[in-house]
Amino acid sequence: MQAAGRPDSVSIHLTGAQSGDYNNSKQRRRQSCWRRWKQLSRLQRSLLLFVLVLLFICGMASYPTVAKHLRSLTEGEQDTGRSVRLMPLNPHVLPEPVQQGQQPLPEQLSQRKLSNKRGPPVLQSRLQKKGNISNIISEDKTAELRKEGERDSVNSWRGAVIDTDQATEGAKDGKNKQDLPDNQVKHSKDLEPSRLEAVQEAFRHAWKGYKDYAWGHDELRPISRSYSEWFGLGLTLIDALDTMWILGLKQEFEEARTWVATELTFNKNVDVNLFESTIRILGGLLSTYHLTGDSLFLDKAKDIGSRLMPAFNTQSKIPYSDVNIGKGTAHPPRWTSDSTVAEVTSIQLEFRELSRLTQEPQYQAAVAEVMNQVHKLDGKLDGLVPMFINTNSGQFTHQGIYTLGARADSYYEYLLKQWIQGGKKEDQFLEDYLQAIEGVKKNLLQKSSPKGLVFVGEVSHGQFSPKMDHLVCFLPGTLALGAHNGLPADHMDLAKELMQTCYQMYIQMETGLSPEIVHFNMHQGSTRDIDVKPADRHNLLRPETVESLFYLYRFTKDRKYQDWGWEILLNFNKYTKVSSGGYTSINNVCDPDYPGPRDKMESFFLGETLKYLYLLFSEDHDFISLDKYVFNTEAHPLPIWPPTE
Ligand code: DMJ
Repeated sequence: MQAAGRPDSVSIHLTGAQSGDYNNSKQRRRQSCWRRWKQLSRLQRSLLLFVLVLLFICGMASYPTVAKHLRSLTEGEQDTGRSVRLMPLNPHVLPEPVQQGQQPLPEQLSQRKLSNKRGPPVLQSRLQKKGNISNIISEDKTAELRKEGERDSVNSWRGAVIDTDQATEGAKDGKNKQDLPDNQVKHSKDLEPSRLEAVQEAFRHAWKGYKDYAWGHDELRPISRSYSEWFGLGLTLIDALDTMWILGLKQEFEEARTWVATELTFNKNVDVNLFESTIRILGGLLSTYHLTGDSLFLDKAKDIGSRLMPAFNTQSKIPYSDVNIGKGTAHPPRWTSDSTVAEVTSIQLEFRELSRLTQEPQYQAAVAEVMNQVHKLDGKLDGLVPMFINTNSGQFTHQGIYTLGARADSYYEYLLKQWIQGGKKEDQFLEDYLQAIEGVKKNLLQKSSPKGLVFVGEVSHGQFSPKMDHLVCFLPGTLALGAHNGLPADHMDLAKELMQTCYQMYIQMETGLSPEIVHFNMHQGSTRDIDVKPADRHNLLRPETVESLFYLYRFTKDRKYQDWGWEILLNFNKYTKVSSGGYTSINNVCDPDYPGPRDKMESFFLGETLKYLYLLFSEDHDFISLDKYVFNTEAHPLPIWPPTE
């Protein structure tokens, strides 16, 4: 019965609640709450109030408009740091949606950039928390603007944008151009500064740093906003002269010319490295003379050329590595009487040209003697040379290591280029070059696993090593240049394969920038093709890959090479650009979170890297035509000699 009676009583109770009982119970509850509140100690009450306030703030912050306001307040505070930020320290995790055809805001672009980071999500969120190295290295928002719609346009030389997509895209998917929202059309047309302009902008940024903190000195140290001296000859300024002329940066060029005219003197008691000062200073002055016709640069070239000549006063005629250009004395490095093979065989283009211009044969004679001797030497492996040569005996030393990387690289480059410079008449250069390329194929070429990337390794005392320097990435360009000049077509095939490998050396890294040295995996079952040792993770802003991209694009017209170069430029902007001016080499291409600035902008970044990028994006292939000019190993174009000479 109890069970039967319960429903009744409930029913009665509920009826009561619907009238006044419910209100009474509410009132009772309020009273009991108040009683309980009064019973709490002061500390307990304060704690409870604090929790309630906290909950209220969290609730408000999750409401988008308020959140936006709060974030802008915090970012505003962080943005006031010493002229060194462009990215908020606590960037938003997600970008706000952009309406179709609406221009993204700069803050949205920086958010997208973060979410585009390579690497697993955990790395990305770590990066977002730490804000990357934004206190030191700036973000390039305009570059990002370009990236947003880069496929919408084709760039002609010196910056004119030819709009391609608008006419064709609509037709492709059956839509008429008018079907697109009006603002979308504007987006791709108006927001796209060209890739050429992006290179000019990068140059100007690098130059600003050099001008502000290192003017007239050898190299900019962009982080410490100072400079370093190597020879004390304004190395970056001279290396960059012809780049400024090529990029059309008239004002910058004029300022630099004034410095050369009024400040540059080679009458200095300094030791300089023969190779480095030949390719950067002599080469830079000669090419600037050719491009501008300004005799100032020829006079300076003659001055430095003649001051370098004492280097050849050796027992063997193989030059010493160092010369004192003020005293007229030369010597090998303190610890050895050896010179580096690449160094003594990669000064020929410049000294030969100096003889042609001055009609003084001693320059050409001195460098030709070196080539003749190296041609005859024993100790080569199928045309491949060792890395050292003795200035007393004239023989190769430390034999047994064969590489196309450091200390041997430009020997091969200059064999081909001397042949081209001289009008393809000096057969010995061609024979040595062809033999060496066969030697590369036979001894150094292998494929990686799992992707089968073709790479150039090294041989050390009969053992193959799958090590490849970034320096070797000059080779695709040189092979392509040879094929363009009538050498076997399979050189071009190999050039394309190696170009792909060099590109992979960039995109497989977390920063999208290549390390100095990689090791390829060759055993089956490898999960990745490329390994990088901790000591090899740095990037010095080197040019070799973009140099080769330039040659490959000129000869194949395949736009993918331009796109690869564009990616590389964007990554230089992302990880190496310093907001107060300049670019810095970095310590670790595998850590986008902290690439570790090395505080140095090498002169070849302006002399070579940016120049080759500019020429890569240029559609005017008659400008610095590869049938009229040959680039020295520091990217200074020198004329191919006319047939009569
Ligand atoms: C430059 O000085 C020259 O390109 C040289 O041939 C190799 N090293 C640097 C650039 O990496």
